[in-house]
Amino acid sequence: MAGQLVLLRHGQSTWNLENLFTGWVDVDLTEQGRNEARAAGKLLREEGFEFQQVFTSVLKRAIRTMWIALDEMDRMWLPVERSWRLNERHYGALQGLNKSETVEKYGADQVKIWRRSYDIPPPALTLDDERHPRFDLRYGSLQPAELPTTESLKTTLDRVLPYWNNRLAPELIAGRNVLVVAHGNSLRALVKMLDGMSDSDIVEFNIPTGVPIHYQLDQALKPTSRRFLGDPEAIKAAAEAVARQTEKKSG
Ligand code: DG2
Repeated sequence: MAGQLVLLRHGQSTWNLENLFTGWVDVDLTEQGRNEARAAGKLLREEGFEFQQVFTSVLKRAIRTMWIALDEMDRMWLPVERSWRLNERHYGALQGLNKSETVEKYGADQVKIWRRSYDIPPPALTLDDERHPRFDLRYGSLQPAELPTTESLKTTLDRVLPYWNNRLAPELIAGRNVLVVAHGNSLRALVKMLDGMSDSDIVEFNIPTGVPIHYQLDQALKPTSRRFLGDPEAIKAAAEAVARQTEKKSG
């Protein structure tokens, strides 16, 4: 049988709290985000999960969530691999802008297209923009063509998929249990691929912070079940709150 797969979006970040488009900007967790990471680790421990391999991005909100969750599980010794391929989708020139102010400026329909359409990316960063990943040391070993200046969910999946095929799938096929701690959209890309979700169904699929998603997979890595761990009502409310982040500010 294939190994168990658990996907975990990092806990609330400071920019999630401020409702700013984040993408590849390396912001940390809030106190609530740390608590969410602890709660996720506690759930995984209480449910008896034992992982053999952990994967995460090169962004600290995911790395710290992983640290806290593994600490809570008393499994800090587990092997961990970090990859830029699990980074959040690059949000282009929207990075740093407030989500509801962007709606006020461009309208809800346009922002929903940028945020949730499958293949339409937000406006790109220019080459000289200081937010361009070429100025960031951690991407120094990447080819210029690999460095995104914006990404749609589709192009995010294009760079997540080789990592899935080369690093995650072999672990799972060998029967090892895998924990992936990543981001709202890099995980939505994986969910779309795993569940064979249509381009339109993925638009309405939102992942709350700090909630583990457990997949059981057959030997061909087709899901036989998917469930969110924790209180279903609270999880539904949290996913709806993610969708509402682009509502206009009241008052
Ligand atoms: C959020 C997702 O990424 O935002 O980049 O703003 O998961 O790293 O907090 P995360 C961002 P939405 O696509 O849900 O607006």
